[in-house]
Amino acid sequence: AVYSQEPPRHPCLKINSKEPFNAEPPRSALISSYVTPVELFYKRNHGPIPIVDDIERYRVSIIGLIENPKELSMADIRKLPKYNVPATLQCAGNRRTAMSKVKTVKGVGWDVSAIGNAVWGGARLVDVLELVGIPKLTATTPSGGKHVEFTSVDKCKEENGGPYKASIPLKQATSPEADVLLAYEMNGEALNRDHGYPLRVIVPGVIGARSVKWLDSIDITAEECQGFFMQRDYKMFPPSVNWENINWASRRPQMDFPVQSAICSLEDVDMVKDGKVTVAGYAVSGGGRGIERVDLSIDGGKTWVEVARYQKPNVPYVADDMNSDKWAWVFFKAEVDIPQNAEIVAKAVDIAANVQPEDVADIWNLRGILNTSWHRVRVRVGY
Ligand code: MTE
Ligand code: MO
Repeated sequence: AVYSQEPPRHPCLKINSKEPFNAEPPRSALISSYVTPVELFYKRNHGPIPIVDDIERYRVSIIGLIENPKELSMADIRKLPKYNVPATLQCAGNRRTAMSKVKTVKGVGWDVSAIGNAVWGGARLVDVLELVGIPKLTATTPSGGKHVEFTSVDKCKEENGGPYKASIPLKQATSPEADVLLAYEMNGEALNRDHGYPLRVIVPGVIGARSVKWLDSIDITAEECQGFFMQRDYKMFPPSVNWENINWASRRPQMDFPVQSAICSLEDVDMVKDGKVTVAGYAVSGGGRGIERVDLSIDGGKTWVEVARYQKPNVPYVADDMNSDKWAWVFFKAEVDIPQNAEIVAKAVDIAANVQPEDVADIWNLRGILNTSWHRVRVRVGY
């Protein structure tokens, strides 16, 4: 059977689907470490985990609208300067379970932990593309509206047994500031099979779906990728769209993720002995927009206080000259005192002053993506 050679996984992961394997850590484990340990990092797959066993013969082919197509070995990729980029990866389906309570949605259910923060090590895509004669983006480079398509070696039923694929605009792929990586390390260790061994794409600030694992080829194309996960999935629709009136072509593939936060020190509903409660969690925004503020309410959103937040000042594996907080989440933490049963709410604001929407019903969509509504947990005092 195709699923007979899956890698071992940590027993604490909550399995949302076994085949393909989709799992997330418990809330408390997610915030136990600023850099998410590999074994606790959520795993999101659309097929069996492929096995790339002959690393000597492994090649990434670069094809398409270029003069000289090339095949790169891992040795070729390792010869390029190595970058370590701390970046939070988040699945567009994070917090889907809560959205499905408004009205049924299609997709794997997730609590608040389809997200993780890792230090990704590898070659920059800009440097790889230079090897095939594509220059880095400058003020005068014509971008020409082209795209860079990434194809995997895995097989998924949505592609009728074909590989997973996605694309990003050439402009982003050739921009040194975008920090797009071909990563072969995660938290200083070789990438493991679940997360894309031997090589995966990391597109910081963008929904996880574009960070293609188990990379097979890079195609320079005139058009955006026409694959299932670009054109028939991971698009944001308004609440009025249903499976009868959906027009996939009317929307663009989702790229940047919106501002998000979640309380992870409490389950919903949680019981506490007395009114002293630790409220801790994460906040992050897409597109390299940092977090400006996290607001906390203990009365269901009537009144708010700003809560202390932090980013570990010395993330391991990061060179001093790197902007360590651009793509990575912040943690927040507060000790609150609640007199009786309460609804505790968190909402974050990013540096562009984007705020999380109040009500999940207002952003309900049939695929259940991008649930970034205020995160609420109910607490019962005195049991
Ligand atoms: N790449 C391949 N080849 N196959 C996949 O199923 N899933 C995508 C993306 N890249 C996927 C993939 C999705 S939807 C997400 S959210 C991330 O990988 C998850 O990455 P992770 O499993 O390393 O957390
Ligand atoms: Mo995802």
